[in-house]
Amino acid sequence: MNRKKFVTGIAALGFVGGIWLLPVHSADAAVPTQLAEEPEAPVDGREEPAVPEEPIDEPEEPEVPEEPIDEPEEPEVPEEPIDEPEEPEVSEEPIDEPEEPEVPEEPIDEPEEPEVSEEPVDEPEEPEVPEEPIDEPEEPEVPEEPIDEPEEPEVPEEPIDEPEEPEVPVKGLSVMDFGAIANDDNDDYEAFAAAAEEARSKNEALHIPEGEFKLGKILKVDGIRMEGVGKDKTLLVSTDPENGSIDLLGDGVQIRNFKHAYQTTVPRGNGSHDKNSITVRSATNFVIDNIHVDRSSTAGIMIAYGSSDGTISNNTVENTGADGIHMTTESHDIKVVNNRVSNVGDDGIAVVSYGSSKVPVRDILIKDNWVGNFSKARGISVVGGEDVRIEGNEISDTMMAGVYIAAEGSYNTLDVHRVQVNNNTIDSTGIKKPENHPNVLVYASHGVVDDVKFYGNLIQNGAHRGIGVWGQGEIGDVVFERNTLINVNGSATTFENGNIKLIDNIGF
Ligand SMILES: [Ca+2]
Repeated sequence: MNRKKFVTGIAALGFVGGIWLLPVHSADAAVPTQLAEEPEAPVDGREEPAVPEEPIDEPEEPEVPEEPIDEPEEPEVPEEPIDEPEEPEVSEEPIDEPEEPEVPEEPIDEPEEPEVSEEPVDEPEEPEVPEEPIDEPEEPEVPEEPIDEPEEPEVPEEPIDEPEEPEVPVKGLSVMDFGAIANDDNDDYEAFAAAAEEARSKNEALHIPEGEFKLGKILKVDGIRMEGVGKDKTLLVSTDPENGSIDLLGDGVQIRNFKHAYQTTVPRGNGSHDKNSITVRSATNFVIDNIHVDRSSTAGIMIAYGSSDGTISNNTVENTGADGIHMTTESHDIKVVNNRVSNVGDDGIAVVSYGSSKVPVRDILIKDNWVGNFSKARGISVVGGEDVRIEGNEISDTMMAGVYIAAEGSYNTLDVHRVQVNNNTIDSTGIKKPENHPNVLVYASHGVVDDVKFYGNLIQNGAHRGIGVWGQGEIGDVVFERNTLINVNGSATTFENGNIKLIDNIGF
């Protein structure tokens, strides 16, 4: 199975992408059977782990020279060998020594971080507190500090959830007026399609009452608001496992308050968007709110083809064949808030940018989501992307890393810049062997991963280790500040690459 997935994954890269086939970024496919102790290679490799063991110790250094020389492609081969060899060394050695030397370099990076670290940076000033007791007049400063801290919550962006407001009663059309019949087990596609078209032409909303409706084809929802009466009341069932996506198009398209499920599913295969549950295709100002996605052959909610300015909120996504919520192909300015994603076939929530894109997926907020329940791969991942903030999420029980930030050579992904991971709880992830992912992993097997900051997270109970930063790609600044790490299995931290900066963490 690994070989099959690997082959289709490669085949889907770039050239096949233009035909509704999306590059299959399958993390689970990486599930090599061969066991390597704590091989990191599996990170993005699928069958690769097998190759590695020969070149065990030597590979690493030779690669160093190669990196500057090569560009993305070759690095992949060497990567594998690297991973396994690294662990034998328990990487922990490098951890202690290399880290400090790097510390001095931190000052160099400061200029770049002003964004994220600004707030935290100010806190170090607290040491001044002790002085206060001495000086009387200075006391007033004390109150000021508390004032600054509240800023940390950086949650001011809560307004993000506001998109729900539009729930103002909307007049509109009903699918029932176009021939749809609930609970009769007969197909309602034609009625839905006609109703959607009419709603679009009249610029009205489209309502779906309580009950179960069958859809035999891909339903295109273009520029309208389509809504049911509740995700536990209105059910749309796609009967063709190969063609059942609800496609969102146009400007201002919204879907709300219903459940979408497939009657049956088929193997994930090439990852066709036609068998996603919901696919956003170049839409703008879109909303996916209070939808229950249950059972799909590929992704649950796929955001692609430059879709922008969207909100994905209050949804439940489960039992999918691929990622739960996936953002790719140059999509940007998207908020993924307060969703529950569980038992999905790959990553829970993923930002993925392939080399075939001109620009990366960017300006993404992933906030207050619950992700886990034995999802097959990573909890929340950024594999090529810029300006991504992962905040206030609860991630647990994922087969691979709970939070994964990477540039992967095997999938030729773009670089990663400016990712903030703030105030999340990451618990009991990295379950799968032999990958043995840490709870949190920053990885570059090619390209660049730079300006990543973890602030205020609770990282605990990793199945095999706590935090890892490695890979032979270029890893720049990675800051860990005020995080609490409670690690009981394997290495607490494994820092083998990058300019690691540690500030006021607990358990590191
Ligand atoms: Ca019907």
